[in-house]
Amino acid sequence: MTDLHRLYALSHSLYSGRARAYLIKQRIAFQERSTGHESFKAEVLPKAKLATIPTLVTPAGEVIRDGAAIIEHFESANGRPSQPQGACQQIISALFDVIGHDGLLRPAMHYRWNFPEDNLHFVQHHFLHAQRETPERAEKTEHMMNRMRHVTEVFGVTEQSQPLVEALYTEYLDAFNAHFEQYPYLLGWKPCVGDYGLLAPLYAHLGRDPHPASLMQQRAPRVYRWVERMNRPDQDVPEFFAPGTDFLNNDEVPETLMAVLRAVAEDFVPETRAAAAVINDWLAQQQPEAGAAAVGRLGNLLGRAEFTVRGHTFTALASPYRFYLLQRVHAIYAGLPLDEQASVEQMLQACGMHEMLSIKLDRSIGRADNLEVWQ
Ligand SMILES: N[C@@H](CCC(=O)N[C@@H](CS)C(=O)NCC(=O)O)C(=O)O
Repeated sequence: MTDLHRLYALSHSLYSGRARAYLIKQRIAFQERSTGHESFKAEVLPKAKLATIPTLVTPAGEVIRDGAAIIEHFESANGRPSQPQGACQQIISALFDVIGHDGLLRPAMHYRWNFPEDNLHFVQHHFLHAQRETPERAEKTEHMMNRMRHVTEVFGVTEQSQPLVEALYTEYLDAFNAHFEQYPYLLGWKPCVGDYGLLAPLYAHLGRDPHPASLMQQRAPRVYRWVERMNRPDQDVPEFFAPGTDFLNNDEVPETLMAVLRAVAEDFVPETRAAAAVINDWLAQQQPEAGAAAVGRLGNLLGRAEFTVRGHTFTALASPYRFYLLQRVHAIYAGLPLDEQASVEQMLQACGMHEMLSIKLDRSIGRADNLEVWQ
């Protein structure tokens, strides 16, 4: 038995970056292990249920699969250090967690897989070293890489959509850069749950693979600094000469962050609306039993959502997990007094995200035994 947590993760994995940053910032001692480690299949997977990372093993041997569950495990035990007090800020934090998990997958995949002249050597190195040294290593690496290339299309990146994916991403990047010029984190002077969520796409792919990292360094140095900052235990704000220590006062959501949300809303809102319709149709037809796994990721598609942005129609995987995280936004809203609900509505209206309060699946999703399940 050890007093270290063990984080099964990979440095090039999108969702690993979110849980890793949380452990670093909250100063939780951990050792990171690759999924290629023998113990992952033999000891962890039977309890994790799905072979996804990040997966955490606590010193007591508890296995927690899923980045949101890992963060919730520590947040609930430690007085919620990453949750702001104010209603608007709580909603924004939870909303950025959804955006981080599902809202920037197209640029993340596009900038990793569609610039092989800059990225291939680096990416291949990481995929190879995630595999143990067996005779099938090279073949398995190729298989995994081809699978992810295919996923890029599943998320809606095609030759026709690439220019729009790039235009939308550079607009978010500019808006984020302007925000981080004012503050080091989304809601002021320390990270909220939404910062960790957002780091997922902006670290391993967009902030670390050679092509997009260079784009970020040159076009949005403040965003690049935030990515670095999120991976350090200290506050890391030397460029701010009079830093605060907490979330912003008076439940303030800065105008610079509203501008980011307006940029994100352009594809995030129509995609969420379309995905809900697809999954609700599926639910009506399939009527899954309560307790059945609500898994709609890569291998197991429930359907594809079609939605139009600036005249281009995207076709993209409809994932129930987006709604699992969105339920948290709804739960926060439902628990607010009427006057605070009104403030939240006004704020979301002003940044084009108002519909996120009403887009819902017809069945809710819970978690049991490390799996998201239909309730
Ligand atoms: N909701 C999960 C998603 C985890 C996830 O999909 N991780 C990817 C790596 S970044 C993975 O393990 N994919 C393997 C698969 O889906 O089979 C989380 O937030 O932890």
